[in-house]
Amino acid sequence: MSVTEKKSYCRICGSGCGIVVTVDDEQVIKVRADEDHPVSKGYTCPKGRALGFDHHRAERLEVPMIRENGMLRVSSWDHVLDDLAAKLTGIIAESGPRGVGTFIGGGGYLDASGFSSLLAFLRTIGTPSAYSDMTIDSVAKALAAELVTGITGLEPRADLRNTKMVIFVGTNPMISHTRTINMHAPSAAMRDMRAHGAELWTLDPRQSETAVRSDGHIQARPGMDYAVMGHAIRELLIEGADRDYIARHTQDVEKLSEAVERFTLEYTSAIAGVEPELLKQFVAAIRKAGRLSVEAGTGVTMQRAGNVTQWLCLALMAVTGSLDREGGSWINPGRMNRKDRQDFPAAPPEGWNRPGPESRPELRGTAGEYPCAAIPDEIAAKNLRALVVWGGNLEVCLPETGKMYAALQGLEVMAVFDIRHNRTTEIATHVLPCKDQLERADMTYVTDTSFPLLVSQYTPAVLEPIGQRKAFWWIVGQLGRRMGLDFFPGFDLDQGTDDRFLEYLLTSSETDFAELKQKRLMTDPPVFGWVQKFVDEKVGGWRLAPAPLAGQLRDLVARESAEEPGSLILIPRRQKYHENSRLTDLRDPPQVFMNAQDAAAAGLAEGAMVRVSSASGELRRPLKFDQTLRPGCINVPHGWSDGMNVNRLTSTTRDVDALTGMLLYSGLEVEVEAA
Ligand SMILES: Nc1nc2c(c(=O)[nH]1)N[C@H]1C(S)=C(S)[C@@H](COP(=O)(O)OP(=O)(O)OC[C@H]3O[C@@H](n4cnc5c(=O)[nH]c(N)nc54)[C@H](O)[C@@H]3O)O[C@H]1N2
Ligand SMILES: Nc1nc2c(c(=O)[nH]1)N[C@H]1C(S)=C(S)[C@@H](COP(=O)(O)OP(=O)(O)OC[C@H]3O[C@@H](n4cnc5c(=O)[nH]c(N)nc54)[C@H](O)[C@@H]3O)O[C@H]1N2
Ligand code: SF4
Ligand SMILES: [Mo]
Repeated sequence: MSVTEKKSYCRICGSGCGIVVTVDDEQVIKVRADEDHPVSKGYTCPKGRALGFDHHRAERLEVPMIRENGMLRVSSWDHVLDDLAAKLTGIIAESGPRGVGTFIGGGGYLDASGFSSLLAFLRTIGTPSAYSDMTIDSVAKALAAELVTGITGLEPRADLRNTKMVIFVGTNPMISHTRTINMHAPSAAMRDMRAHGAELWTLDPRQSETAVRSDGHIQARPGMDYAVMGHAIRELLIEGADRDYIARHTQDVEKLSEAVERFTLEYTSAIAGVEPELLKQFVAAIRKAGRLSVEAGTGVTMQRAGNVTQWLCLALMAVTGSLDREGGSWINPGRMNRKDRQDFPAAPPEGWNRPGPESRPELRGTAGEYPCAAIPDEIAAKNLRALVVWGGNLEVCLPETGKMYAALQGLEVMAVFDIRHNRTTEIATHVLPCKDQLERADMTYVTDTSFPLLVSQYTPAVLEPIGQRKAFWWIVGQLGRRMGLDFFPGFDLDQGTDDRFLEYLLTSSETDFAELKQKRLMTDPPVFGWVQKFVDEKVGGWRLAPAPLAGQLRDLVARESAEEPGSLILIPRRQKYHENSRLTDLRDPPQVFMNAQDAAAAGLAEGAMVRVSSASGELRRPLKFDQTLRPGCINVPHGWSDGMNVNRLTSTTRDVDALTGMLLYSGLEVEVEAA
């Protein structure tokens, strides 16, 4: 027995909570919170504590695999990489770089060598066929920021220490911890904010765990947040906005005023389904706070009005003088690649012109990516012949499972980097087993921008890799060598180690790798004003009424109605014990959540097996009553595979957003009946 305790940080989500891993040789006995961690201060959620279970699970990938004669079989790294390199090279020669596409999901994004090796691969190959979680999760944020601030994907986050008000819109940090701000120990964070006088409000059709800890909860109809925000802006422009700030730092306030003019108290109350008195209290709270932060999550970005709502969230912060200012919100420039010290151009008022993929001319690209909605059409058109997947579970996360899963099987090459078998690796042509997070040295290379302060964090590996698992840098580097391409110029692949690769990534960073390695965690206080300066100098002030978004608002207005919709509305929700499709065998079983009143109307009993159907498909799960849901809304949490997969209900063509190609994952009309 050689039981030891080793410190690391969790990379299941971007919060990076400090953990202590108790190991007996290579067996994980326990994972607990690190009391001494300066940022997470002794907090983890149950997913972090399940890392040992995840590491030892039976479906883990240990050896490379290749599909030959229709069968996936175990092979050697040399054979798998030789074959993959030859096929990718052949496809590029025949179809050009676009024939080879990439997808990056949570498993690649949260690994410094995963994310950086993807960037190197894309840069070197020069393919436009780049896909990621962004266009199934939050692309509205990237677009709205581009149009309002000139910087794509900029995400303001609450100045937690000084804020007077935070409005959570379609986000439940009590469970999710991160999408908007990283809230470590979220209940303590909310308590602290209230203790220093901040008022917290939540807009959510569900009485979420965050809503019950807030001072105010607006349980509007799903998808109607834009009207509530529009109403608040309208009232503030009448009284309470920071007029001096607006004059000095913004443009188009008249156009904004015109756009929100229709959202009077009576009208907003009727179309959003909210009591007028509550809307009055909301506006009064904003006036009293003066400065505030709006934290919008996937409940916003997955809905039809996602872009418009994101815009109005930014506009509310702008007219209260809260953007990039103390007491309002700040924008983390990253600690390793300080964006505030770089020079880059501002996007033009109509946004960057990024054409979408050829098979879907109606769609646009955003932030250098094509929308996931286009994947099946791109495969059918033979524009996309190979897809290399950096830690994503495509079967579960992508829309319209039936059509998507069949399309993926039509690829000539689907190479998947992962740590476990699932229905995605099952249809892969090349399976590339990666080191999991306990087996690799790592650092917060891109994930540092979601921290509530400037943070760089490093961890050594805790365990030896199981089987033949390898680091991303090694696999991608070896692949490049076989393709005659150098993905990491100046890096000695033969002498490479995880640490040397991390050091290589920091070559031109202000963060010194040796110092980071020794200290493990380095922090600096938030910086304010750098985006304001950029916007003042390069944009001419925050753009309060971007024309493409004002156009989308007009389209939404044409659909407005005070009538309740005839069918049930599916809205998303994260569950406590699993992260997307990871750890799904723990304590949250796959169920359909429905208000008892709706269930009674449909003649359904709790526990009954129900069929949920949409225009795209159907699934079956047991029914669970949930009185936190606004009547008329149901939850079918995502992350579950096969017959339980909620993406059997979503669509790659219906209600796809014209500006971003985002799918409708919230606000889908569904029917529920006994199965
Ligand atoms: N209908 C509907 N669909 C949704 C959503 C929804 O709310 N509703 N949510 C969407 C959102 S927000 C997102 S972000 C996507 C998430 O979709 P994914 O990014 O696919 O998310 P995960 O399930 O976390 O899967 C990541 C994959 O990475 C693997 N992995 C884990 N750790 C590692 C590692 O260290 N290395 C490697 N190489 N692989 C690893 C896991 O085994 C898993 O197969 O799904 C989207 N899909
Ligand atoms: N435990 C756990 N944590 C996770 C994940 C996980 O799967 N499990 N996934 C991670 C990922 S990939 C992401 S992107 C983040 C997401 O983090 P969040 O965006 O915070 O996601 P949710 O916790 O689902 O909260 C979304 C909320 O939006 C509400 N909502 C739905 N539709 C609407 C609407 O039309 N209007 C409004 N106002 N609200 C609406 C839902 O009721 C729900 O409470 O979480 C991350 N953290
Ligand atoms: S909140 Fe949970 S999943 Fe996220 S880093 Fe912390 S322990 Fe890991
Ligand atoms: Mo996500």
